[in-house]
Amino acid sequence: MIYVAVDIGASSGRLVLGGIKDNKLKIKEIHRFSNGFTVKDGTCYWDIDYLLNEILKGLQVVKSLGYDQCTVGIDTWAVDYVLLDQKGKRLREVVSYRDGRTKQTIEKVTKLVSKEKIYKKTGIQFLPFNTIYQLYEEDQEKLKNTNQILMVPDYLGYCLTGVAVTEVTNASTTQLLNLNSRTFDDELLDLISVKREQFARLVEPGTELGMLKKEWFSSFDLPNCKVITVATHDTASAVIGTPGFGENWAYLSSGTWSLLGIESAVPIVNELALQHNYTNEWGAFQTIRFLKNIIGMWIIQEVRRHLEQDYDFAQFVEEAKKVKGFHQFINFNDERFMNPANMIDEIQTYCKETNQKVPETVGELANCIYNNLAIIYAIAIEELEEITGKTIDQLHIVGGGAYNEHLNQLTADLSGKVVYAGPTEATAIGNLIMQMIATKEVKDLEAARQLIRDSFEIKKYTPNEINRQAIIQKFKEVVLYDHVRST
Ligand code: LRH
Repeated sequence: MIYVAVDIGASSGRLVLGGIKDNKLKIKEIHRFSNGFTVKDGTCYWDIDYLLNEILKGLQVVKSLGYDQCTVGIDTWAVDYVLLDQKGKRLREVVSYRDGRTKQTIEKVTKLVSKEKIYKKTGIQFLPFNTIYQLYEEDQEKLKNTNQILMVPDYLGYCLTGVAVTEVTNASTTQLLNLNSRTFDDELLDLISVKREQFARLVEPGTELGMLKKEWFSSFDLPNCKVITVATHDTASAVIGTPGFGENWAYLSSGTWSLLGIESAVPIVNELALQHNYTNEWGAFQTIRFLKNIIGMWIIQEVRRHLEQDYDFAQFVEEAKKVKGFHQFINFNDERFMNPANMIDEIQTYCKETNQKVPETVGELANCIYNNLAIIYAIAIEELEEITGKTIDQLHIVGGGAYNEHLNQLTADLSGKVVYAGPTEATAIGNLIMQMIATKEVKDLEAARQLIRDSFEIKKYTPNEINRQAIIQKFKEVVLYDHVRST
């Protein structure tokens, strides 16, 4: 059997073919495309028709490679949604979570229902773009006329098959699911004037969705595809695809976002978890992704976009390495770095405001970004250990960010933990694995992770002796200083 993963992140998408041969998982990227939001009349939108078209182009490649039968799974970034009318037509274009419309919404909503109560119900971290806040700011007329609200990957699956579902790993990022009842929370739905029936039925990853309606796409030469609802939240797929072993491992899914956390059998909802803004997103097989969102490669992607000369990511690393030492301490998780007009200006202004050396060259900027990301990762691991009372032995870095050997080593040095890097395609692999478990070609998650260990190169980084506590302390002083100044 041949499997196809459609994996679309905020900055790029790909179709990856997978199959098992000689007890090894073999994968091959067969189609890649860029993604990103564009600004129209002051609002940030995704181009969903373009994404659908790229999926079809990729499936056509599958056929051209000689495969007439396959299964397909789709995962994308979380929280964003599509509003559909009675006829299944979109009522508006899909707004990106980077849009500024929800900047103040957490404050508004938590005046109506307290933060503590929302957290107790959902266990979800407070991020301004959670679906609950986006829907709160939604055009009320359009919302009233909405027959169905579909999350982005569910919508893409619906376009291919005509079948609408709400897959739970992604649905949990709405901050509307109740951890106890394991369904939508009525009080939270009321708060945003949404009815339960406006969401399609909830399904677990591994559910068969339906056959691709080839006849709807007659301009493409497509194979016969059975669409399987995988863990449609990309981060959930990435965690499936992380080859952690034993009890004490953490993951860092490193892409546009850095998602750092652990896989837990039970939700962890307490005061400390709320204080550090840790989330309990739902994973496959009823696991919980207890993690924190860290700003990630977005910073470097945005710096790159604003440079006059085109640098690739390997060049950024080379330039960063030439600049030794820690010269700036920046909390990149601050709101101001979510979507500034110009990331370079924003970093430089922050440094001026906090009386720090202003990074000017590409190397200085890259050094400052990688150093601070590594510090923020190290602090997140400390927090994880504090909240869970567990010691983390190993950090598995997966996703495109795992190519960055410099940052991998810095992360090992600053956290004092052994770092394992790879696979870089963990998300697509997790997507494929879920399909393979659904078709019973792979037994379970444990067997899947063994298969991944046997199939991909995983690089080990041992921490160097550096004065990590002093660096982290300095960061905390500067960041706290800045926080005090701005409040
Ligand atoms: C990563 C991701 C992350 C979400 C964000 C919106 O791609 O899905 O898990 O918080 O995008």
